Amino acid sequence: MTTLFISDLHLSPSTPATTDCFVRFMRQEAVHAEALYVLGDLFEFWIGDDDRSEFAEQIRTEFKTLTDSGVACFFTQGNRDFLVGKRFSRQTGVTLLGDETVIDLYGRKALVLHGDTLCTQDVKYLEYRKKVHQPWLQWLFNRIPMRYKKKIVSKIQSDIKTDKKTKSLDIMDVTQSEVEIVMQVYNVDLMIHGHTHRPNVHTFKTDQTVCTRIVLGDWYTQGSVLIFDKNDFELQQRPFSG
Ligand code: LP5
Ligand code: MN
Repeated sequence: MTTLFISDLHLSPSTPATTDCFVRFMRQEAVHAEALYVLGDLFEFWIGDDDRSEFAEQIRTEFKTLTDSGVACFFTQGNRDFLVGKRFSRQTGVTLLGDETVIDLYGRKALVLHGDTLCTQDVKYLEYRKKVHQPWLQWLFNRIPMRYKKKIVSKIQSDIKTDKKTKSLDIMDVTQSEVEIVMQVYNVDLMIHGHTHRPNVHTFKTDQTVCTRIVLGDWYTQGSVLIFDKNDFELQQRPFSG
């Protein structure tokens, strides 16, 4: 049996090739797995669980079909879908995880997270994150009619568009010292995350322990999947052309 990890699909009605690849992945591959972990940024932006668009419905249905078939499915919020909530979970059968979760991977402890919180040099982003994660603000936002929420989000998106372009690539990568601290706090030697769109397997030593940090890839030009079984793991790509 296998456990699959994906993140950073950025699903949106305007990128149908990604959606097609995702649908194929769910129906032909994930369905044969033991578990699927989605580590954030599944959506380009999730405006709230009250999204009744055909697109939102299509994605919910894919997850519901998967969990109904017996595949355990877990979701960690990303910086673009931090408003995925309990209703989404109820409707799809997907279990929502906290920001940082230790899981048992065939006898090995692994810390799974989106990865944005590891980028401690990106101070402006972390300040913004703190604001939009305030429970009272989310409570309020979730009660605003959909058409106004859309306006607010596009206004903020256009306001901050140039901000990211001014940041160095270094600032937007994880801070190694933070990675080591977090892994020590959770007492793990394996970490899996997305967010940076820099798929790779990093190994490093802390004290006498060899640690592994696996970074998942985005789905901009191909699918990207981490496959784990009891013996090994592999980061693989899936072509869009299917
Ligand atoms: O995802 P990616 O890689 O493109 O960029 C991220 C960070 N950007 C974001 C922004 C979101 O994608 C879009 C935000 C829409 C806003 C919706 C808010 C709705 C309100 C909900 C209230 C409950 O996550 C980017 C990182 C990058 O990752 C690192 O790889 O750098 O961060 C930014 O660009 C953020 C800016 O640096 C700071 C922006 C300050 C904006 C202040 C707005 C305050 C809003 C207050 C709430 C109403
Ligand atoms: Mn992200």
